[in-house]
Amino acid sequence: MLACLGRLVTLAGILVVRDPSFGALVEVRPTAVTVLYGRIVSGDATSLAVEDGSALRVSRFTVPNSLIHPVMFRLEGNLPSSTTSLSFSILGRKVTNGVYSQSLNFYNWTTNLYDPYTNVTGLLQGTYTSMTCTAPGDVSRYVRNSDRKVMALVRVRPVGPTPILQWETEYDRAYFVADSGP
Ligand SMILES: [Ca+2]
Repeated sequence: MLACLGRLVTLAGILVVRDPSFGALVEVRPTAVTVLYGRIVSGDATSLAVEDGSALRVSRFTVPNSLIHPVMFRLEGNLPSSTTSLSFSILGRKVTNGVYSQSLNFYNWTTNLYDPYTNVTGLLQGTYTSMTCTAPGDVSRYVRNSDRKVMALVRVRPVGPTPILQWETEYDRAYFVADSGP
């Protein structure tokens, strides 16, 4: 039996209630990767579409001082509609030995900065582990008006001395999560 009354849907005995003020959640794949510091060893934005072992691998680059992360890249996507929530998740790991700190940030189109208020930081593991950055407050700041573009910045730096000069990290999947609209 399929009955639909407004936002209340009964399908094969499963009740789905949608609050009209929130759309269903959708996953948006990155369409572009831009490396700001570092070098792509293998893979590209399409490697991030699904968790399948096909990965984007990035090597560190020489940077002018220790405040700059030797691996820094941004991922871009375009949302299908306006949204009241926004998060970004990436499944990554360190490839080489050492201790590495990874940070995620959303780009704020109002301030034209990668917003420190969206920052999340943690240590990269040797096995694939997911890290999620959630946009706070009014998320429209993180969505470009003209084309609903969103951008997330991924930064990695070593914690203390690293045993390998050309250290690498890699990423199997990345995605934005937003509302599908009212
Ligand atoms: Ca993949």
